Amino acid sequence: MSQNSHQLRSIVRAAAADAGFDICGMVNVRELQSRELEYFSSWIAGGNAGEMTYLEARNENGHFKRASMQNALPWARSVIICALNYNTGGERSVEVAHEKSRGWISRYAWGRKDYHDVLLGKLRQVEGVLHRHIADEDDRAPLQTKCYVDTGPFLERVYARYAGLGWVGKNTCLINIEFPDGSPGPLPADRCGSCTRCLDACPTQAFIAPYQLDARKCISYLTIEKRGSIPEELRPQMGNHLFGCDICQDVCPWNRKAPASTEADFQPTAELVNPPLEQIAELTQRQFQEVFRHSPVKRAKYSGLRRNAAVAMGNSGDPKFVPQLQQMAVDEDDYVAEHARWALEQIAKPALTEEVSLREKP
Ligand code: B12
Ligand code: SF4
Ligand code: SF4
Repeated sequence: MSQNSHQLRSIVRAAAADAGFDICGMVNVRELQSRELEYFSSWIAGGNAGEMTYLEARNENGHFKRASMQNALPWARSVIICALNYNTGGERSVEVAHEKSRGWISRYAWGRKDYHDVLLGKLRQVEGVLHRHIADEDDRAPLQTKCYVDTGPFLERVYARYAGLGWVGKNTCLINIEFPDGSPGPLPADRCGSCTRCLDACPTQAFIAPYQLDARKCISYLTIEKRGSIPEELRPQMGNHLFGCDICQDVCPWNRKAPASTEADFQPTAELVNPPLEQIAELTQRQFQEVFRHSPVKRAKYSGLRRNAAVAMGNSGDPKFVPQLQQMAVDEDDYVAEHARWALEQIAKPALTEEVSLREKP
């Protein structure tokens, strides 16, 4: 590594730390390893992306943008990956799953601000430092940069791994741990070993195999990305999930060791942690906009969140939701209405079974 590039790396790392990032890695643009390249194409071809058609975006030559940096950003030479811990302590989804009349909103959405905005602000800070440094040091070539928080045609976890920040676990998430010498080495080893906790705990059995997810079955997809009707066979397994799912991360022994973040914008808003289902179901459109204006929850949309609340109410089996569900069953939103009718059937089911068994008694 040249003196210059070494110095630049130190400047970027320091800028990332100043901006509040927990970890930062850098790597030159490279082609995907064949395992990842082949997997991506077959994953798309297998329909695993469901309605997330943006994952299939192609460039003007018809190539998947995500399959290569060359296809998406031909001018890019290096990638800087910055990451921020959003664990804030507090209960885990698997610990409160018995509270069926309350809904689960994923931990990453508990804060007062949308993580996209929080991270983008910090990335812009790092970008600013880089531009100032390059302008001072080198007036030959203008520096071109682009910041993405989820939003680019770019496999973030793959590059995070290439940048040495961690390994991709069997739950398909990038796992970062403290490295003994304080600096991540190249391509950290897979430390999942014989563990299969994430695969075993997934309520919808969304994993095709270790490291492979059928997104169409993932509760995160169903509650956030999927519009319209949720496949009926998956609804009973969605439990009390309103937005996202943390189960395959919550059961991970490595994840359990994560420290709590001190990031002010990520500190939990009490109303978003395990809220009563009736409160979510009765939100008006205006209240939804007010409560979730600065939250990633807005991605589920008003219709989607109430649809999810109806499913969770049905899964609770609790008759106290019947009056509210009866109202929702004639909602002007056809999808809310259809899921509410399904929920009413679920609540009626145990009662029917009980009735039958009572009648059968001599
Ligand atoms: C689409 C998407 C989803 C989809 C699909 C998820 C998926 N696993 O593909 C859905 C909606 C289901 C989803 C859910 C979640 N997501 Co999401 N999601 C994305 C997004 C926008 C694109 C991911 C993508 O391209 N998927 C396509 C598949 C093919 O790519 P991949 O999973 O990255 O897989 C590559 C490597 O893992 C690699 N690979 C590496 N090793 C190995 C080993 C083997 C044997 C094989 C076969 C492959 C393989 O192969 C693949 C490339 O071909 C990214 C942001 C981004 N731009 O990258 C966030 C992102 C991946 N999501 C994120 C998060 C936090 C989540 C949730 C935890 C949110 C929640 N609590 O509900 C869940 C976790 C569910 C899960 N187990 O993955 C984070 C992940 C952070 C991390 N530490 O990994 C990201 C990076 C967003 C961010 N910037 O914070 N997500
Ligand atoms: S996020 Fe939930 S539904 Fe999705 S793979 Fe993980 S455990 Fe399964
Ligand atoms: S629970 Fe964690 S350590 Fe275990 S297999 Fe899944 S990702 Fe790997």
